Amino acid sequence: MNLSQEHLSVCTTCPYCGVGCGVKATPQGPQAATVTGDAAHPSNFGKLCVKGSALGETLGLDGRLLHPQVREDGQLRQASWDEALDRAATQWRAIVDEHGPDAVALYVSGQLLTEDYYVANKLMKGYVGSANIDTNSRLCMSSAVAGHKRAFGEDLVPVNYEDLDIADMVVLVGSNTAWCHPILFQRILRAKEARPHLKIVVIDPRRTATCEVADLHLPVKPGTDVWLFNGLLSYLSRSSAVDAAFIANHTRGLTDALEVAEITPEEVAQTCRLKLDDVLDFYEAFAATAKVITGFSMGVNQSSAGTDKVNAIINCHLVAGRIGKPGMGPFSITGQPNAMGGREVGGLANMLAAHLDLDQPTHRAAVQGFWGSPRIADKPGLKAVDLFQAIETGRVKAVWVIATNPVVSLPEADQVRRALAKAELVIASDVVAGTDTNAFAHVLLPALAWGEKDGTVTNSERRISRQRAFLPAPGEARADWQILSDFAQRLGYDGFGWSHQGEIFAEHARLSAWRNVPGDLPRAFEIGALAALDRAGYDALEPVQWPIGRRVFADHQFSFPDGRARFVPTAPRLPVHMAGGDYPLVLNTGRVRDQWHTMTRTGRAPTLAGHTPESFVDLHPQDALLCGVKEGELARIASQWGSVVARVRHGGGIARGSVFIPIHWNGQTASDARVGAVVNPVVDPVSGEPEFKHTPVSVDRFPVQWHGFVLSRTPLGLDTVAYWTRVQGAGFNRYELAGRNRIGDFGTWARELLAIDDEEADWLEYADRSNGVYRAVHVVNDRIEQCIFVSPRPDLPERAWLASLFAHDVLVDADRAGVLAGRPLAQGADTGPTVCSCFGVGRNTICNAIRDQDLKTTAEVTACTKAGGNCGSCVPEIRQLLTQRQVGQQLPA
Ligand SMILES: Nc1nc2c(c(=O)[nH]1)N[C@H]1C(S)=C(S)[C@@H](COP(=O)(O)OP(=O)(O)OC[C@H]3O[C@@H](n4cnc5c(=O)[nH]c(N)nc54)[C@H](O)[C@@H]3O)O[C@H]1N2
Ligand SMILES: Nc1nc2c(c(=O)[nH]1)N[C@H]1C(S)=C(S)[C@@H](COP(=O)(O)OP(=O)(O)OC[C@H]3O[C@@H](n4cnc5c(=O)[nH]c(N)nc54)[C@H](O)[C@@H]3O)O[C@H]1N2
Ligand code: SF4
Ligand SMILES: [Mo]
Repeated sequence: MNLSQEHLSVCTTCPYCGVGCGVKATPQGPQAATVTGDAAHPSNFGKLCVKGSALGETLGLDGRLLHPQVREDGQLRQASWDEALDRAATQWRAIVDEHGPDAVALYVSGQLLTEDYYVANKLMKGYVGSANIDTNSRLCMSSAVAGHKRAFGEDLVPVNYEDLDIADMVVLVGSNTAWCHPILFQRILRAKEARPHLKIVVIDPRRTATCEVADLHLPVKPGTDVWLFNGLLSYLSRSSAVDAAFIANHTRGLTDALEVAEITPEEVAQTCRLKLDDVLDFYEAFAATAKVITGFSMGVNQSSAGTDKVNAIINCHLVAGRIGKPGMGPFSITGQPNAMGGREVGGLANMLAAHLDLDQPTHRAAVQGFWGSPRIADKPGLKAVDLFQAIETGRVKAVWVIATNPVVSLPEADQVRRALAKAELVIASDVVAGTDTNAFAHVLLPALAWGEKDGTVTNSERRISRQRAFLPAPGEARADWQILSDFAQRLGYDGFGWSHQGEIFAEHARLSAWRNVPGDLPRAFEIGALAALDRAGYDALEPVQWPIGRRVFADHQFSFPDGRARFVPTAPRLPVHMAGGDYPLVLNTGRVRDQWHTMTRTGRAPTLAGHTPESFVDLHPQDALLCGVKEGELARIASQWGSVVARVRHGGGIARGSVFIPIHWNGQTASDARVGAVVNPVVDPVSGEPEFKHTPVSVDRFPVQWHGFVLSRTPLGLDTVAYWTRVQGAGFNRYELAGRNRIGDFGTWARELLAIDDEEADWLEYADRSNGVYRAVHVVNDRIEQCIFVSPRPDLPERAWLASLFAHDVLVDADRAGVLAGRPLAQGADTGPTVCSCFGVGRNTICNAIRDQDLKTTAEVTACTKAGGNCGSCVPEIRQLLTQRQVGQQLPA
């Protein structure tokens, strides 16, 4: 990249969620950029949520994987690309020669670009000759995919974002949209402001931030959604909402579906543990509203009845003919930035490219013919959970993991460690060096990251957007498609000779049009028009939605040969493992607002660290009492598969019987918080998607002698500490600590932990030995370097004010006076825990403003404090504080 280009901004797409927001990035030197929303992008019209806004902070080479590495004598060492790829290819070939193509596997990701994904799929299915390629989308979208295929004959999402602008009812099922798809959520909020009659219904066992704006929250008993939607189907079938003409002309199977859906609202209320009035309110409103969108995500998909949940929802839209028309339809909200692109290229183990089917001989022949490949996989490969089991049993001997972190994100995650430890060959491609999965690699390959890589992604509404590079490739990192193609060529395969990702896109587009005509192999996924793009056209490609120029199912033609949609009978069943006995509570897992997955990228952004600085287990106060755990203390959460330690929290949103733990923390960010280790490995029988939201667990005290925290400009070695978690602050690392050891001499112990060997160090200290309280601050050249606070109880001062001291080069006297107290001497200077990450506004600031100025609306809070004025992600939490005031509750101090 030359200098004159350096300050031009580049339009690209956010690498996080499936909303697929357009981003304008302006490079500031080779490893930095400022980021704003792209006003011209139809997914977000210039808005970004807090994660998107903080993208600039995630750039930089700290922790990046910059060179290939190979394992030798147990240790990874730097190697050339030739050495690393030769070693990978030689071992891979030897395994295939001896054990056949099903002894090797790829495990890839919805965070790959479409071009990367296409190459991975072509390599495995067309050249290696095995369908052992699965993806983390198995953990995410596969139930939706399976549900769509059963109902429509093809994996199609029949809703566009603009439908949300005109819908009269939006039902959000198992979706914490406010936190996980914030820009879509704000679009719903704007629709509600414009048309207040828009009814928002949230179906989620937890009271989430999304519920703050709902007209109706149905806190279903975990795992019972099929009963609820069967009840709705049954209700609708007797109501005037039935669209008899649509059912007669465009569907099949209603009678069979109704037979198993027969259930009264009273029985629904009882089974789903809901109020009858609420169930009826939902059913009546649904029946009475033509323009209804049912958005759903992981509370639906990640279940041992996930595919049935999806079909139970779709059944309700079919019976009322509410599909294929503006403002209505079942809406699977995709998680990852390119979940949809992965489906287009057929990246799952039971799919073929371009919406063709692996189990159809004519489809297989068509794809093989198009590729001109030596072979084509002729049976489904192993799905993610089965794949890692087959690795442990030795059936699969080599696995290449690309852009995903299975040691953290798969269920029964300790099994994944065992599997990888046993595999003959583990190749891992990643952008960062240290991950829980990379630790098992024999060959570790550096990939280009967001901002460096270049290609396309497809969002939840089937809109293809360009991700463009705006930074130079660092070190020896290469694009994932290049690494894969280079590897394929080493195996002697032709068909991988592209010189630019645009050529791969063109091939993918051509395949989508291949024999795609009525009477041959028709599919709705067709982007053949884009195959003609030359390099300049590809580079300039504007966001484009498929099917190009028409609405999915507008003609009521579904993708089965008879053109009819299918009602799928969904006989309700409970999760396989129910709470009881030694494991009396149900573990639910999911996301927090400001982190992305295993934190390899969001974990680098100080702006994102303040909102949830530590993992936690949220449970009901009465359950806590029964388990003998207290808010603020630590608990061990165990299942029959594994355990984690987390801080006890009463967030107020959890019904009795359930606990919630976030998915993000892992071996790099905490001593023992990898929740995947606890999660049961049961999967949905149709989709193979794991039951991430329902594992029976026990919760017990994790007794410690002391609690503490450290803020330190330099990283600590923590081998001797029983409990630790770490996040990145602005100019410091923040550690939460707890120990089981009795500390003898605090001063000596603290200096050792903080690695201070200078006897003359400027060291402010407070010790109350008889009470076990200790505080110390290390100052170097008048600048705060580290501080440590220890107490036998978790009653330590707020971190926010102490953290703010690290922003200054001099610890001024006024602050020095308060530093051992952990709070400013001046009143009101402690802002409290972060609510608004964009402007760094704390809870105390907001509560004080609400109290002192008698604020009533979120807009007033924004006007006074700025909180909520940028991305809006914290508006639901501000609303909650306002509600607490209105109902006369004491606001947090
Ligand atoms: N901040 C942030 N945003 C993200 C991500 C992230 O890591 N961080 N990841 C992205 C990805 S890949 C995904 S897949 C999406 C996920 O987006 P969501 O699906 O919205 O997020 P989750 O928190 O996994 O789970 C959604 C909700 O399902 C509820 N639930 C649990 N059990 C049940 C049940 O039996 N029935 C019902 N109806 N609900 C239930 C949970 O309480 C939870 O609130 O988010 C995307 N966006
Ligand atoms: N308990 C529980 N577990 C879950 C879930 C849950 O709700 N509960 N949700 C599941 C879902 S929906 C999902 S999507 C998964 C997500 O789980 P993962 O996919 O395991 O999570 P990530 O942290 O996104 O992993 C992406 C990895 O790829 C690297 N990477 C980023 N960009 C690139 C790139 O361009 N190229 C390469 N080669 N590497 C790159 C990152 O550094 C990181 O190591 O978690 C699943 N696991
Ligand atoms: S909603 Fe946020 S995380 Fe999702 S694509 Fe938009 S900016 Fe990125
Ligand atoms: Mo996901």
